[in-house]
Amino acid sequence: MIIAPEPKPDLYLIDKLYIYCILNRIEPILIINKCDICDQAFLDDICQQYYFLKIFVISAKNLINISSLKDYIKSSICVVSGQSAVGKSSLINSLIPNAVQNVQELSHKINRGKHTTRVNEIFLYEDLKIADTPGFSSLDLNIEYKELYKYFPEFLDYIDKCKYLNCSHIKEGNVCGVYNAVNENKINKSRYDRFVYMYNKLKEEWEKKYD
Ligand SMILES: Nc1nc2c(ncn2[C@@H]2O[C@H](COP(=O)(O)OP(=O)(O)OP(=O)(O)O)[C@@H](O)[C@H]2O)c(=O)[nH]1
Ligand SMILES: [Mg+2]
Ligand SMILES: [Zn+2]
Repeated sequence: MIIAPEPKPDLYLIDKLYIYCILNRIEPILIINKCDICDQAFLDDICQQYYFLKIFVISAKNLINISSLKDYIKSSICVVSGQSAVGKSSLINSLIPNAVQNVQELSHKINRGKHTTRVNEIFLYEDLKIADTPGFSSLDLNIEYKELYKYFPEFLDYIDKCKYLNCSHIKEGNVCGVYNAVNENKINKSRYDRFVYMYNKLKEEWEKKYD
């Protein structure tokens, strides 16, 4: 999963991609690209929100930290995913000589309103197997809303403090361990807000299907 300071990260997409990985037994790793234009506050915030993930801070364009990433992913089959223009193709180019994936300026993309990469393509080089994908912005998850909290690993330390066994961690207020942990800054508030948003979305879909 790749993000960058530009385009503005869609962390809701990252949250969903993370769940998608867990559901499909894929090891998720987070790559923060364009570290040449990242400020420390941005990095600190992302690292705090995703402390439970393996994170690489790189620059595909300036070849910063590419070799440590390469070491980590060698011998596995990898797929890069993320919004358009975060630098997925640039990353492939930095890892694999002769890959020559098309890369395009963000401003051009906006003007044209389409993705530069149009196909999924896998590159094999030495012990690397890595697939480029077109950037995307939507992803549907097939999970029950009541199970959603299980995919927020930072909640798991607090759910035994919930008063009710069937706590939704949404509206129980101060008898919910998760809610209290958010108020005590032990759980990141942005992550919690996206949990609530995702929960309501899933619940709405579930009700449409089964009610
Ligand atoms: N400053 C900076 N810019 C970068 C870096 N990596 C990539 N870029 C720029 O980001 C823009 C988009 O890069 P791409 O590699 O085409 O992005 P993509 O994720 O493949 O985009 P799609 O194919 O549309 O999904 C290009 O202008 C790149 O030059 C980096 O490390 N630093
Ligand atoms: Mg691309
Ligand atoms: Zn709760």
